[in-house]
Amino acid sequence: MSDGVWIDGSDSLVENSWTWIDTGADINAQEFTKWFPGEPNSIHKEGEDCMDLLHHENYNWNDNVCEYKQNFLCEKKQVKFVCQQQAVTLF
Ligand SMILES: [Ca+2]
Ligand SMILES: [Ca+2]
Repeated sequence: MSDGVWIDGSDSLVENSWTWIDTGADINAQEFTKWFPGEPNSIHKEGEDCMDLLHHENYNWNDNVCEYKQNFLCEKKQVKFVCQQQAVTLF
């Protein structure tokens, strides 16, 4: 197992057209991207169509071979807690 961590990006539908799988949003059209310099490079002959975080490169983005076994990161919706305050009478 590699030290990378899979996240939600992929260009498996159209090469070099990176989208978030969850929303279909165009990743490279966003203001924020975090590709490691030189990535995505599709350096492996079998192609690199899935996005991982490079642990050894400050968790910057990399394209990698989708079939590699790695840990993965899941997104969880934020839950908002509302606390009610109660008056406390001491005497
Ligand atoms: Ca690719
Ligand atoms: Ca790569």
